[in-house]
Amino acid sequence: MAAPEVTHLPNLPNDVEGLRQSIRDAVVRVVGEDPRQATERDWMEALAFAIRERMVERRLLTRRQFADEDVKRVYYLSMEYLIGRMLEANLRNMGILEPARQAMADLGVNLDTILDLEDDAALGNGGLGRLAACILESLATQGYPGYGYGIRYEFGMFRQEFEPYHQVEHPDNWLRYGNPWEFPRSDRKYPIHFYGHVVEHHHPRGETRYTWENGEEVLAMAYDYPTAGYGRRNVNNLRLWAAKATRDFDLRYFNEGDYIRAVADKAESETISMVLYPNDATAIGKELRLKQEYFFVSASLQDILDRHLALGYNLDALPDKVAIQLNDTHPAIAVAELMRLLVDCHELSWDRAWDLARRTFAYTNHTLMPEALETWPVELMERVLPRHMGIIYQINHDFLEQVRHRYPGDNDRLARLSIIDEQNGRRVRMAHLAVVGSHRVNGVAALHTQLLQETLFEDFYNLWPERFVNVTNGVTPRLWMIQANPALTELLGQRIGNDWQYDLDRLRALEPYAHDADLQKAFLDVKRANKVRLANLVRERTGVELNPDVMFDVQIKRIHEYKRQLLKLLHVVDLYRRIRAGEDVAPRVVLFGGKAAPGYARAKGIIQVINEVADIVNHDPAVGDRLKCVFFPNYEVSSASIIIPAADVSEQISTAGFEASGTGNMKLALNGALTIGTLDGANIEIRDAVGEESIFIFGMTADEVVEHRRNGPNPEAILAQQPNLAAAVEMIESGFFTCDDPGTHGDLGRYLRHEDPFFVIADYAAYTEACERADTLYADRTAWAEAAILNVARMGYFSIDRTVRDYANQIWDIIPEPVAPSRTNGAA
Ligand code: GP0
Repeated sequence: MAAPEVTHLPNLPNDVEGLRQSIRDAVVRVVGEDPRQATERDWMEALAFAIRERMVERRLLTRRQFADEDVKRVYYLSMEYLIGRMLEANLRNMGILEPARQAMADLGVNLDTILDLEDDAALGNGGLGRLAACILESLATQGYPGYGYGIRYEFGMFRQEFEPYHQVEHPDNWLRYGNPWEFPRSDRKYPIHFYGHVVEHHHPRGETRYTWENGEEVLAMAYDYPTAGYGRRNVNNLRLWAAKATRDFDLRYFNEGDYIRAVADKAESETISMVLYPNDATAIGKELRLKQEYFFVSASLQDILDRHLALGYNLDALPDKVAIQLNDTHPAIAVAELMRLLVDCHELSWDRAWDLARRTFAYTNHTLMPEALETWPVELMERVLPRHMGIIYQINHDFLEQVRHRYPGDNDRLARLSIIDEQNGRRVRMAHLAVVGSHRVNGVAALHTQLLQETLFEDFYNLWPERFVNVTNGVTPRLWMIQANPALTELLGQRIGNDWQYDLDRLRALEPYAHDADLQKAFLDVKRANKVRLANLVRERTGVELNPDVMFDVQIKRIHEYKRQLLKLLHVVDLYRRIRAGEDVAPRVVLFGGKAAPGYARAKGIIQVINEVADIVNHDPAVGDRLKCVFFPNYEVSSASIIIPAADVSEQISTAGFEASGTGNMKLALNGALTIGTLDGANIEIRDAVGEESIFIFGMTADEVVEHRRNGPNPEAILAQQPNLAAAVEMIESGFFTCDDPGTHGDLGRYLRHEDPFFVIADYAAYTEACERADTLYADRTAWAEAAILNVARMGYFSIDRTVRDYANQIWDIIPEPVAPSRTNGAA
C-alpha cells in the first residue's frame, strides 16, 4: 500500500477566484512570462494549463473508480479524430466556461478573442473522423469506460486556399507552438517491428512456434488527451501514438562513423506519424500507410493487454473485460496482431487465442464504395509484416474449412469469401479479415446496413446473420448545438428547460409550440442573427457581401462525385441564366464548403468551376441579391460551427445508395435547416423522424439507381428534353465562366453529357422541383418557421448518445459508470 501522501490527488477550486489564481500562476510557471507583459497567446496557454490540471485530476478519479469497480472497458481504434478546437469544448464540458470568462476578464483579457486563436485539431478527413470525436465525447458524457486510440499526426488535414479558383494545399502545422492539451508519456513506449523474417520452431509434441526476427524497430510513444464529459465528473482519455526512433539507430551507424546518415535514418523512422493521408473514402495503397495502420494498432493492443494484465485479469477474461471497436478497416490488421501477441508472445494455443480475439473485436463499416475498400498486395504484406501474412493465411485456412463444410463443392463462394483475393494479383481483403475476426459488424444507417447485407457482405450475412447489426450515426448536441448555436440554446432553455442537453429526445417538448407565433418569431430572429454572424465571416474570408434576409442554401462536405456538388452547381448556373433572361426566381445564397483529396483531379476541377461561376455571378450587376454563390475556403470543424446554425436549407443530395449515413445532415437539421435530400443514408431516417412536411425528398431511390444503370443511362436524351438544363450545361462548356482557357470547361461538359456516373442529369428535374418546393415554403415565413421548429423538435434520435448506447448494448456489453460526485478526493 502506498502512503496516504502518495495517494492524495489535488482538488483544485473551480470558482472565479481559484481559476484566476491558477491562470495567473500558469503565466509565470508554465509560460514563463511576466503577467504584466503576457500576450494574448500567453494568456491562452495559461488558461489551457489551468483547465488541463483540473481535467487530469478528474481523469485520475475516474480511473480509480473504474479500477475499483472492475468495469469492462471499450477501446475505440481509429486512424482519424476530427476534434477541432479544444479550449471552449473543455471549458464547457468541465462546467467552468462562465467562471473562466469572468476570471479572464478580471485579468483584462477577453475570452472570445482567446478562443479564436486556437488552431483546429484536424486529425481526420471528414465524417468518419468527426464521428470518432463525437463518440469519445459521448462516452465521457454518459460515463462509459471508453478510450480512444489513434495517431498523433504532426501534420493534420491540409489547409485549403484558392489561387484564385483552384485548390492549393498548405501543410497544417498545428503543433508548431506546442500543444497545452497533451500529456507526453515518455515512459509509455512500445516497440513496433517491421520487415525481417519469420523463423519456425517445431516442437515434437504441441504446436509449432514462430519468432519474428531482424527487420526494423521503431518506438510508439503515448501522448494523452483527457476528454471531459459534459455535466459529469467523468474524464476519459484519448491516447495518440507518435513514432520515436529506437536507440538501435545510434548503435547501428554511429559505430560505422556515418554520423549524418545515422541522424537522417533516425528522422526517417519517425515519419510514420508525420502526416495524415488527406484521402476520404479512397484506399491509398502506399507502404507508409500500411505502416501507420500497423504502428498504431500494435501499440494500442500492447497497451490494452498490459493494462488488462496489470489490473490482475488473466487473458481468458479478455472478452469479458475488453471490447475493441475497429473504426472501418484501417485498423483491421489488429485481428492478426492480437493473434500474434497472444500466440507468439503470451504462448496461448491458436484455438484459444482465436476464440478470445473474435469475441473481443467488432467492426464498423462506413462505405460500400469499392475504391474505399482496403486491399493490400500479398507481396507488400509479406515484406512489411511477414508474421502477420502467415497468421492471415492460417485464419483464412481455418475459415475456408468452415465454409467448405457448410457449402461443399461451392468453389465460387469460397473465392468470394476468401480473405485473399486471387483475381487481382493476390491481395489481402482487409474488410474480410475484419468480418471474420469480429463478433459484430455494423453499418452506420439503416439503409447502409441493409445494403451491406445484400451486396458487399451478402455471403458473410448468409453465413453469420447474427453478426450484423445497424447502429445509425449521431452527433453531439454539446458541440453542434450548445457551443455552435448559443442563441438557439438560450431560446430552447427558456421554452423547455435544459434536459435535452443530456437527453436529446426531450426536444420533443417543443412540438406543441411549433405554431406559437412568439416562438416562431424568436426562432426566426435567432436564425437571422446566426446568418449575420456567418455573413460577417464570409465577408472577412472572401469579400463577398451576403444579404441575411435571403435563403441560405448550404452544401458542406468533402468534394466527391457521388455527393454531387455538380447538381447544386448546375442549379446555380440555371438560376443565373434565367435571372439574366429576366425571369423572376426566388432569391438564394448558395454556400459550398469542403476539401478535395489532393490527387482527386475531378473533385479539384469541381472546386475550380464553382469558384469561377461564383466570381461571375457575384460580380454581375444584373443579379444583385437574387443570387450569390460562395465557396467557403478551408471548411473545418470551427467554421462548420458558424455555418451550420446559419443554414436555412441543407443539401444532402448524394446519388441514392452511395452515402453510407451522413452526419452533416444531422447537424444541419438539428439547427433548424430543412433538408433537400435523396433517399440515401440517414436521410431516410431523418424523413421518418421529422415527417414529410419538414423535408424535401427527391430523385431516384437506391433501387431505381440500380435499375437506371442496368437500362443504360442516356444523359444526352434527357438533356434534349430539358431546355433549362441543356442551356446550363452549354453555358458552362462554352467557356462563359472562364476568361483565359475556355477548354477547361469543355471537359466538364463532355463528362456530364457522356459519362455522368452519378446521374446528375437524370436527377436534375426532380432536384429543381424540390428546390422550388423549398422556395415556396420559405416565402411563407410562418409555415417555414413551423416546419423548422418541428424539425428541431424531432431530431432527438440523432444524438450521438443514442448511437453510443446502441453500441454499448448491442455490441460492447458495457454499462455506464458515472463518477460519484461525493468521491472528490481519494485521500480525503
Ligand atoms: C466513409 F469510407 N466516410 C468512408 C471514409 O473513408 N470516410 C468517411 O468520412 C463517412 C461516410 O461517407 C458518411 O456517410 C458517414 O456518415 C461517415 O463516414 C461516418 O460514418 C459521411 O458523412
